[in-house]
Amino acid sequence: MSGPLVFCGLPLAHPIVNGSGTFDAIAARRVFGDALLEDFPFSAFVSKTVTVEPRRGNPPPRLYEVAAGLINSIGLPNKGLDGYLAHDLPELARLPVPLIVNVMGSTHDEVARLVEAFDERDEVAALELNLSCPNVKTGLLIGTDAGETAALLSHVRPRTAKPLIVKLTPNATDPAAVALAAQEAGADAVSLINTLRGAGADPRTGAPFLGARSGGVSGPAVRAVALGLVYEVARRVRVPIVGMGGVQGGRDAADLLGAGATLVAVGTESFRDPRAGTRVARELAVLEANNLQTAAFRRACRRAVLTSGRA
Ligand code: RRO
Repeated sequence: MSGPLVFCGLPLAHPIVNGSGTFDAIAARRVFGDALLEDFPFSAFVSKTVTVEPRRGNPPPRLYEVAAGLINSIGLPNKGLDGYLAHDLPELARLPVPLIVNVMGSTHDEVARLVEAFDERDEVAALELNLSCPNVKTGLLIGTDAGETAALLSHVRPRTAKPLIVKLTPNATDPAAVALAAQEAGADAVSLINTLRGAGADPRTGAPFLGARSGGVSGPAVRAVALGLVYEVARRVRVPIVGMGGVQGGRDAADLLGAGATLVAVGTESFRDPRAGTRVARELAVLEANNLQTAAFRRACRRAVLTSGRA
């Protein structure tokens, strides 16, 4: 890499972060102890979505495995704003990397309340606005429409100087238009993709398997969709992009960076391997070092040809 990586003013050790809701840092710390802090898998931590009121989440079953992927219907269970501030924030503030808090509301005022509350907290480096959850009734209404997204951003942008990242859905007719609207209304970055709407059939009955009938598809099954949308969004916006969708290794991360992302998030792969972030970052660094070597070798060859031509 050519110099320190800075994302929305945050210096980061490498370009690999986690996708919101795919890595529970508090539970991981209980399992791995302080070793987790010494070798944290991500260069910034994106927390699970917080809502104003506590939520129990969707009825089980909440997960369904598909070929090369996973369907989740978690339904954003969380302790609510007060519970998060009292219990989760102090724990997450101890992580050795910047904390990005993901928030979601069903009205402009709910999102504004969350943004204002986190604006006051020095532990929070940036906010991610979740406009893209497929698993709650209001989760997608704003994020599928460019005008609605712009209106929400205009309402909340004046309430914080912290970086605002808008998480985009692939379940929209024109996600790039939503990205552009978010940028024009003051978003500092966009992240994509959240999960794709899908369902799984119960093998015994043929009925929808998940408790909420449908869910969000993630994992390698959606990688090409993610890459395609990152290419498309990168052509439309100037703000940095956090690319995600089916990243399993350094090559997948390199592809998203090549498509125009500044950071890459690892999501479903962390369920299989909690240290996937570290591995992907390492594999990416090796690929980048090889590319630099190849470029230097090519330059040296060109110089040799030119010099021999002159002789
Ligand atoms: O909690 C969820 O069900 C969930 C959320 Br908030 C989201 O943004 N994306 C997703 O696939 N699941």
